[in-house]
This record gives sequence, structure tokens and C-alpha cells, in this order.
Amino acid sequence: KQVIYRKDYQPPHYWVRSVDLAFLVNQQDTIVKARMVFEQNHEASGNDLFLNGVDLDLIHLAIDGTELPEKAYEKTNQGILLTDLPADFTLTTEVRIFPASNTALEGLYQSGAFFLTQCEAEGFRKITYYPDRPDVLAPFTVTIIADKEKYPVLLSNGNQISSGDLADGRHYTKWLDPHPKPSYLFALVAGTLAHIEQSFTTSEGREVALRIFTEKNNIDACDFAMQSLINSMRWDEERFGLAYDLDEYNIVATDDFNMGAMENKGLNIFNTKYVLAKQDTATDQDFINVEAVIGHEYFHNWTGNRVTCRDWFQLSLKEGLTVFRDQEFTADLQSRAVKRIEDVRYLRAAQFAEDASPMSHSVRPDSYMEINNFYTLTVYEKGAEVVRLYHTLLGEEGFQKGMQLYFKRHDGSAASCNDFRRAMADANDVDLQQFELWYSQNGTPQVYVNEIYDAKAKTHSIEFRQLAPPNHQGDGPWQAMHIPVKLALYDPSGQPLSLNEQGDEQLIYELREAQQILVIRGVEQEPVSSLLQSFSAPVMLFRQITPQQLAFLMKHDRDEFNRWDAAHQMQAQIIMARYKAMLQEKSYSCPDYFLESFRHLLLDQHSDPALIAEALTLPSLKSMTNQLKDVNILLLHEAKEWLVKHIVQSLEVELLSVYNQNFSTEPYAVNSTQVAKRSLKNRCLWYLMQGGKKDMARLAMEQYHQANNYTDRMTALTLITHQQVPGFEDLLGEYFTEWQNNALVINKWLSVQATIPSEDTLHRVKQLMELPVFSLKNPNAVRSLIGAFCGANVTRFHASDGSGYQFLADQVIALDQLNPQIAARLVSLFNDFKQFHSETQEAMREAMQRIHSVQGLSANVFEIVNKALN
Ligand code: BAL
Ligand code: ZN
Repeated sequence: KQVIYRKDYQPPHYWVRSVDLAFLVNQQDTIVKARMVFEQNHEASGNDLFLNGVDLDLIHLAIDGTELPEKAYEKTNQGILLTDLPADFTLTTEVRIFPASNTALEGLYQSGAFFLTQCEAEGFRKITYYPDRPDVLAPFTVTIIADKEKYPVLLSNGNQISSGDLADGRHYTKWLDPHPKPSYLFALVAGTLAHIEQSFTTSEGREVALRIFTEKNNIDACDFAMQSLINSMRWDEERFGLAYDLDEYNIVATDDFNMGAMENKGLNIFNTKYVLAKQDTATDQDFINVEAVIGHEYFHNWTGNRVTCRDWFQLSLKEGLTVFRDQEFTADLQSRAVKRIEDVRYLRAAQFAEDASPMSHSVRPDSYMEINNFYTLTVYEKGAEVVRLYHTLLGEEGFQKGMQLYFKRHDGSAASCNDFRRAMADANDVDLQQFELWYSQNGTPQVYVNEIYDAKAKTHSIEFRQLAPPNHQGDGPWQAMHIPVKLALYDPSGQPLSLNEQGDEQLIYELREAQQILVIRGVEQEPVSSLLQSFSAPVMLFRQITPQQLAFLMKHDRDEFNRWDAAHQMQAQIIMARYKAMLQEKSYSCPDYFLESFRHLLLDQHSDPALIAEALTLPSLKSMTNQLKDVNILLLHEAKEWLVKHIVQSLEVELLSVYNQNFSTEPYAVNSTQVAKRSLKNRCLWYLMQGGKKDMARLAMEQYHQANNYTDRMTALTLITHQQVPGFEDLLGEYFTEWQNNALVINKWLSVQATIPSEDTLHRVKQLMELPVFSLKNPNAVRSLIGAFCGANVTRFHASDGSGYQFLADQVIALDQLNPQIAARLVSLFNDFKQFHSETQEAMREAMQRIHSVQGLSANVFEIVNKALN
């Protein structure tokens, strides 16, 4: 496979004016007939046309009714090239495909008792010959024919326009999607499925039938998803003025899915993980995730489907924007501060790491070998931060004006990131030229801060210096970015200072130069500054800050995010200090101020318990290491464990009392008050269990047995298992017996065991892989067992004998034969290897070299390993 470059984009030679598809679905094979009306694109010069097609048995191909002989076209394993074409013509094709043997879960494939499709990014070419590129949009008509008994449900995009019985026990349904769409949004489902149904009337008065389909045994777990869909539809009308545009909205849930979900027009296909949610089998986080992902896919209807992407380099145009929209949805419905903290925690740990890794790329990448490798944290999460920057700079009103202009200009067409930026600039009459660097420059921008208080002049100066990320790529030199820094200053009593003549106590200071100095006047006493409030830009901010100043901000900052961030920074400082002392074999003891401020946080009666729980959650190792080199990860882990032990030993009484205070006897509900209390209570239990005392183990056992909800039950089971409390194997056994037929619940059981911090865990994982509940063919099971072991069990994955790395290499090699997308996700767990000290690096490199040397490796895995090794 070759590298594809953004700069090589060429408009299509032909548009598709309409597509008619007919599917004859069978267990053994499926016949796909297509009739496509083509019209030359007069703005591109060319009368040839490439039709993508992979793994298709071509039966028939005709132009304007005349069958083409084989020598009339060029056919490779990637498609067909037609030349010397007329300006307008109709192409008819017939192909045979084999969905039952499709383990890559791309194109048409089988899941349990039904068939379904996944076409984004390039799956449609595994269904029929077609210009499978996102800038070719067409209305689709789809007829599905299948045995009625085996495949009673037959779905596609748009509205169902007819259905009926045929001879031989077969039946058909016919669908029309009037909205022109690219092929990646095509979907089809055929099989035996149960469903629930509700109706929703849009703000434009359209009556929409909403349905969720799953296999019958899961149908009682769909109600929350349905309510989430209704909430999403209402929210998009209220906040963005966007209403739904078809008469049906169907969602189908499957256990076999590479992604979380897919926004196919009118027919979303979901991983069951983001649909099914019931009190006895879903955690609070599961419920919140279901709501967020249902929202995300629904919001794509406008940002992605109505306006789509010109080419895959523009992926963030729809993904960054839609993640921003789903983040806002969750923030409006749940707690805004908690959502921001969680998103930033994730960004700093995972996206910053990606940005520092060999896979570092800009939000709008310049090249790829395999597009599936670019459904990344950078495109999604950093992309969402970039959209948030517009919102921060322009405000809600200005942002919405930009959105309206964007839809006015581009509705029904394919657009680029630049189109979005222009709409934001033009609607607000502002200059956003420099802003393009957010799309074109890779790496995390670094901002260094230096502050000087001049007591005589009563000024406080804050100097900002932007520095290029160390791994800056690209032809030209790195350029300073447009960075909004939201900030406030506090006097020693904690009162906010007025920052300008208008008396503003909060300011958005816009950095545009490599060096800028902000001078605040009339400052009577040396202030404490709160910078980058609410994480106003996705940058790394470096400043000298004392523990006293952090403690001050933890107490007084009016910005909830920065209050949390101060606690987080203090925790990271202590862990790093201990780590450095351990490296030098020196002693370091936990300072009293830390325990005091931690105690203060814990006993805070005024703040939202969810925010307290966040503040009590120590920084992840990943968020601490992505700027470091030569890391001894096991030692750093030990330093963190040491801090945890200190906290428990010093604050056991307080932890226990907060645990008890937040114990709820109310009937279970997923509302923010209860979710917040559970999260704080379970955070306390987590600390208490790390002390290893018997009576705390008893407490966890009690919680396990008495819980009226899955969050409490699962927290207890995890802690009991990880601490290997006597009897834990029995609990795991009982759990298995109870839930062995519920894949999602069993996947959690696999993850709990994969993350046991004990020497025999790898052996256990290998044994679990032998069970019928595990299959390498099932992405959720792979993520839950292998992914959890390699991604979340630090001590065992990084075991000094290299066994964790060899295990991962073995699994990647085996999986690559079945499902290259999932193999590529797994192999990415090696991507941070250059941060580690030489022995670890070498052992990881060796494992990657073994993968690299495998013959016939997929482009997916090859691209990642090759980048890492070169
Ligand atoms: N478009 C792929 C799945 C998602 O981001 O919604
Ligand atoms: Zn998306």
C-alpha cells in the first residue's frame, strides 16, 4: 500500500446523480446489483473513472445497457478503471460477496443472527464497485431481498417506501434516502432483531419514528438509550437550532463492532457497549457514555452527514466538531466542570502522548498509508479542543453565527477544515488566518510563563513565551499559534482583582506572538494568578508555582477546573519528587502541607462531591511521562503507590467517614446528585482498600453483597480482586455463573482480572483467552482482556522479563490475520516506547521488530510499527 498525500487531492471526474442498489441476502453469499447514473464533473478535466472495489466477485458490468468485455477496462485488486467515457452514462453492475467469512468487520458482515455493514472509511468498496470517496454524494435507493423467516428485519438508510412478500418465502423492503450522501454513510441490516419504538415531533413539526433494534435477549436494556436519543434531538434543536430531517431514525446494536458507533444516515449502528444500560449491569459511567455516544452519532446528522468531508484528511471537520457538540451536550445535561476535567484528563494522558509519539500528526494530517489509523485522539479530541477555541474566542453567539453560515454555505456538500474556519471568520468579521496553524502544525504547543510583581509600580507582568514542540514536523519552521489564555488574579485574601479599566475579573488574553507580556496595573499586593482557566487551549503550560500557591488556588480559585488542576499539579509534584529521590537512592518524605491540603479537599462540605472525587484521583502515569525521557516506569509506579499508601495511613479515619457520609439508601437513580456521591464514596473505598487492612476488605465485601446498583458492586469486586482478598476467586466464579450469557458484563469480568497487579496475571489472561466467552474475532473481548492487560496493568505489561511485550506482539500478529483495524489499535500500545529508559525501550523495540518482520502484514499494522521503528 502506498502513502496518500493531502496535497494530491483531485476533484472527481464524475458525479453520481443517483444510485439504485438491490441486495439478495443469503447465508452463503450475497448478490449486490447496482445501477448508477454518472455525470461528468465539468470542473475537472477527465473522462476516465476509477471505481473502488475490493474482494468482489464481478458477475456483470454494463454501460448504458451494453455489457463491457473484460478487455474494455483495467481491473486490479483495488478496483476498476473505465476510460473514454461519455459525459453522461448509466453503469450497471452485479457482484457476489461473502459476508459470513468477513472477520475484518468492514463492508457487509455477520454478527450473531444478523448481517450488517460498516462502511466508514473505505468499507463500501467491499460491497460493490463505486467511487468510494467522501466528496461524491448521491441519493440512494436500496432494495433488500431475503428469506422472511431468517431475516425478518431488513433496514437501510432513509425512509422505508415499500415492502412486501415474494415467492419462495422471501420478502423485501425498499428504502429511499433523499439526502445526497457519500458511500461511507451507507448502511444495511438484515436478520432477526427485536426492537423498541417511540415517536418524536421535531421543532419543524415532523413526526419521527425512533426505533432501537437489538438481539431479543437485550431488548430490556434499551430504554435509557431511547431517552438519550430524545434528549439529543431536543438539545440540538434548543442549542443549535438543528432539527432532524427524515421520518425514521433507526439504531441497531451489535456485539461485533470495531468502533463505538457509526452515524450512517437514518440508520446508526452501535456497539452494544453504547446502547445497552440497565441498573444491574451498567455503571454510572456506562450510562453517561451511552448518553454521550447516542448524542454524538445523532449530532453527526448535521455535522458529518448534511455537511460531510471533502477527503479523509478533513476528518476532524466532522469528528472534532461533533465531539465538541457531544461534550457540550453532556456538560449541559450533567456537570459542566466534571465533564471538562474528565475530558482534559483524557486529553493530557492520551492525546498529549500521541502528540509526542512517532504517530504524532496534525489535526488535519498531511499523509496516511491507512486512513483507519487516523481515527485518532488528535483528530477527535484535539480536534474538539480546536473547535472549542473558536467558541472561546467568539463566544456562544459568535460561534452559533459561524455555524449558521457554515450550514448556509455547505449544506448538502463536502467541505474542508478551511471552509469551517472561513465561515467562523466571515460570520464574525474577524481575522482567523493564524488560526490555521491549529490544523497544520503537529505536536502540543508549549507555553512558558514568567511573572514579575513590581511593588513600587503596582504592576503585575505576565510574560508568555511559545516554544515549538520538540517533535515539530513539516517543511517550514514552527510558527507561533493563536492561543486564548483565560485568566484571573487573586489578592492574598482570595478576592479576584480587576484586570482592566472595565473592571473585568476574568480576561481572555490572546497570544499571537512567540513572546508577549501582559501588564496588569493597580495591583496593591503580590497576587496569585490562575492561568489557562477551564483549560482554554490545548497547550502545555509551564510555570514556576510553589506548593503554597497551589494550595491557595485549590482553596480560592473561582474556576472549578483550575481548582482541580491545582490539586492535580500538587500531586504530580510530590510523585515526581519521590520518583527522583528513588532514582538517586535518596530519601523523600511526604510533606505535611500535602496531607493537610488533601485532608482539606476530602472534608470539603461545600463542593460538589463529584468534583472532590476528581480532585482525589491522582494523575495517571501517562499524563506525567509524556514530556519525559528515560523513564523508569516501574519506579514511577512505585512512587505513586507510595503516595497512595501515605494518604491512606494518614487519613484513614477521614476517608472512612466520607465513605459513610456518602452512602446512599435512596432507591437507585442515575442523576447527578447520586452519581456524584457514589463517585466520592467509591474513591474513598479505593484508598481504604489500598491500605490492605482486613476490616476494609470486609467493608468492600459488604458493599459487594448489599449494593443495589452495578457501580457499587463492580467497584467492590474490582478492589476485592485486585487486593486478592480471600474469597475473591469464589466471587469471580459466582459472577461468571450469573452473567456468562451477557457479553458486556462478562467483558468487565475479563478486564477486572486482566488488571490484577500480580505476577500470575499473564498466565490468568492466557487461560481466560481459552474460554468460549473470549474470541479474538470479537473486538470488545479483545479490548477488555488483551487491551486491559497491556494498556492498564502497568506492572505486568512492563514486567522486567519482557513477557508483557512478547505477549502483545503475539496477539498483534495473530489478530492481524483476522481484523487489521483492531490489531493496529493494539500495536499502538507500543507507541510511547521512546520515553522509557534504554532496557525497556530495547525490549519493546525487539517485540515490534518481530511484528515488523512478519510477511504479509496489513498496511494498518505496518504503518504504525514502521513509523515507530524508523
Ligand atoms: N464516524 C465514526 C464513528 C464516529 O466518530 O461517530
Ligand atoms: Zn464521530
